[in-house]
Amino acid sequence: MNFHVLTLFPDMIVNGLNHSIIGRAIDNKILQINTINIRDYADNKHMKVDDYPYGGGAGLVMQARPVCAAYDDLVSTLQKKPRVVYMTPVGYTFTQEMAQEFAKEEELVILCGHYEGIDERALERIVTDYVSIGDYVLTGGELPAMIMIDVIARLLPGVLHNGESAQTESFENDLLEYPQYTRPEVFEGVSVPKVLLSGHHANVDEWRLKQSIERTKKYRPDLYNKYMERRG
Ligand code: 6GU
Repeated sequence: MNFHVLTLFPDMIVNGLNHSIIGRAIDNKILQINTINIRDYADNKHMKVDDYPYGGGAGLVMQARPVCAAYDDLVSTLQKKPRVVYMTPVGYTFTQEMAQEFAKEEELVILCGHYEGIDERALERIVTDYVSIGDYVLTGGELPAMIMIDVIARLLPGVLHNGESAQTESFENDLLEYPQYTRPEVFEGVSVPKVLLSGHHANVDEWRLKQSIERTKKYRPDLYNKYMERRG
């Protein structure tokens, strides 16, 4: 899968995703992260791509022209019109389900705004999906883009290796993960729960499910209610 990120800060994206599991997947050519610097499409010698908002107000707005020029240049290299996701608090909240949909695309364009956002006319022309990562304020769309890429990438075949695939079900069954332990058996006087050392798989499963349900009830009553409804 190819991610094409339109941004003013390409280094942030490249450096942020070039590690651990996603870095390995890039090395293995399972996915590719292509960044396009919107500033390269500025048409003035100061390479300025933003200006004051019409109607007044704080901050600067990214201009439509360089954003559209960067997009047009990218699309001219692709076979068909791609989905274009704009990272914005004014969007549908990103979910695991959305990630599964995006993971079906061969090419995915992600547009990152900065400052007070992007001229609406550019968005109307190129954006197919408006996606927020949650109810808080960020300075730009780069971190959200990285989060979205990470979530989508780990769904692609071959990205997770055997030992890493276990967590896949979290959120798919509306329950949060159970607690994990590794060696030593006693750390600062605190023992690993006995059941995990018993070798009795049915009891281990039962304990883990109970832990998952308790944690979901405590931290995510919304998910807990969904889980209880589904179980009937
Ligand atoms: Cl996706 N982008 C920006 N810039 N701010 C956000 C966001 C996205 N989601 C929450 N806040």
